[in-house]
Amino acid sequence: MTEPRFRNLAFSRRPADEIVRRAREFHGGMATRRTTRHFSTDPVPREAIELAIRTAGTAPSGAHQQPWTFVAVSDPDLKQRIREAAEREEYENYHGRMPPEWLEALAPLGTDEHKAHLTDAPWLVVVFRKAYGVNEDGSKRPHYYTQESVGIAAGFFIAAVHMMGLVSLTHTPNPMGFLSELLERPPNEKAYLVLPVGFPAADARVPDIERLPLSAIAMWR
Ligand code: IYR
Repeated sequence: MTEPRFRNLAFSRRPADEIVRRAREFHGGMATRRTTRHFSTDPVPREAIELAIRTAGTAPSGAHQQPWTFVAVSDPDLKQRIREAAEREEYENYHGRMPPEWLEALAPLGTDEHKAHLTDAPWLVVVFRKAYGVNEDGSKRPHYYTQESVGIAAGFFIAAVHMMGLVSLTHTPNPMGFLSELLERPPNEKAYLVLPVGFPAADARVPDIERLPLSAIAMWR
């Protein structure tokens, strides 16, 4: 067994009023986050995407296995091929694979099989989940809580993108096997989410929906 190794936590304790002030500020920033399907084609510096990925990489993960790969796509031809394949899958989703209740649940969001954001956004960040690890000799090694770990990392990414002043869209063109092929990922990596990132279009719209209040999502005992 490997012995645990520790080092001191770098932490500066803040007074309670400062904690609440910072919490209010961060919430105020995050409360304006919206998912939009309408992206501008304006470019975004690669460094912004690098920093969002580095932020995602700070997420906690099962056994610290960091079971994620972020593929950042800016090449127009590749984005076009991803869009075509995603739209093929989504056509099937919206025309038979999704049961009526699902289509009804999506109706207020106005989604459909047309995915212009996949070519409009300057960046597509495709998140892959490493379902298992691969040893030097090619044998497999189990990974733990990969769904939770990658979900948390994706959340960090989305928060980072918002707080830097850009928008993202959580897109799930299931089944996503085509992404492994187009992006040449190995069999242990499963596509998890596609995140177009960029500026919103000048006339970007969002569904007219509200978030649940604290009283509906929190309980105190
Ligand atoms: N994957 C499809 C359908 C879809 C499903 C849910 I749940 C959404 O919240 C939104 C869309 C798509 O990306 O359009």
